[in-house]
Amino acid sequence: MRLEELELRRISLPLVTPFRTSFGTQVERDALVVAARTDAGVGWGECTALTWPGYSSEWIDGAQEVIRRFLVPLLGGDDLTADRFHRRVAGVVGHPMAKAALELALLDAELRAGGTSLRDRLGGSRDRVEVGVSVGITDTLAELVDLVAGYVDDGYTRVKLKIEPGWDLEPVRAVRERWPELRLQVDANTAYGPGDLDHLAGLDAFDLLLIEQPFPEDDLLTHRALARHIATPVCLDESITSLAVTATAIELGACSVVNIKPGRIGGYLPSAAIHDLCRAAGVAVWCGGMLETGIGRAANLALASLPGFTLPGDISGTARYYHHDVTAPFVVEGGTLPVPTGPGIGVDVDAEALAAATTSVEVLRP
Ligand code: SMG
Ligand code: MG
Repeated sequence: MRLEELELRRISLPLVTPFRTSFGTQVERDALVVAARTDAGVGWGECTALTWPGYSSEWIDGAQEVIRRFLVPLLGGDDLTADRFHRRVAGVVGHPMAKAALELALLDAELRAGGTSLRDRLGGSRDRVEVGVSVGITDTLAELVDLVAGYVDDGYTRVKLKIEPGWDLEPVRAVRERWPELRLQVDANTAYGPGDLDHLAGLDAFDLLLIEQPFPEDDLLTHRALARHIATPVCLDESITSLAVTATAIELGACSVVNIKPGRIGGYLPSAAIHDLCRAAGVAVWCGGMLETGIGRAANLALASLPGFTLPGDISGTARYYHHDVTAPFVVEGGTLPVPTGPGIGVDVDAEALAAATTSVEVLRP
């Protein structure tokens, strides 16, 4: 396959509900949508970086610059494939979200040309997957309970609450008291430290599925200390940046659950490899989310259909995120979403919606 042009399109989609985490608040998604125009046809991808480096070290303007200056120049020639892409860009250290966006666009182009779905390419088999919803920090407990009530009415059976120091035991208690049976988990996005083990043990009272990434990305030992200290399973998100780190975390006992996010890992093919490693080790995985548009969520659904994804993903229905997405909406039924099975990512991009949301377009050639 030959990459002829790469279109980098920035779009702005207002969020239906502002999303507050321990590292900041988002009211809109400033997304980077990538179209790879190849001799085999067009493929679509999306960069999951946020507008500021608060989740991880990447941010969207930086990712676009890395794509422009360092990645696209490596993609010339007739023999490009999604597999070879990873070898071509191996000399660029880090920047997994920039790389994952291009990998997805190349995968989509090559799979569409071959008539194969991303689901089948990755080794998935399910037609529907269980999904959950991630609920941000609110000003009051009453607001939180109202927000969760709306999602429960929408059919979600798994809810994740964002926590931070000062917003943890009480919000979890309020939601647990109202919904004793709801599958509930929490995500701290690195907001705690080694002095918080006893405090976090207070979460054991609420029968949580897991606690996600309470400590900084590089602090596997404190995650291990917590895993030994509490009954609630410890899950890593930000820490899981590669296959090697995943193996280290499992070997150390730093987690018993892994959140797989293709953007954070550098693509869907390396994500499938982490899935295989975790499955062989008996470690449950689930698919994380980065407020993706329908492009990224279609691909995440394909990934989440692999057999080791035994916990519901942060892949909610379109109505939880956007009034007008750039693909046809995904609608949650019975707490599940359908896995696209058409060629490539299996969804079409709505050119009109894309144009309406566009804030800039840049076209690059290798
Ligand atoms: O896409 O539904 C979604 C958001 C899921 O909570 C979510 N993602 O740390 O897991 C996480 C956060 C990171 C993104 S916050 C903007
Ligand atoms: Mg997380």
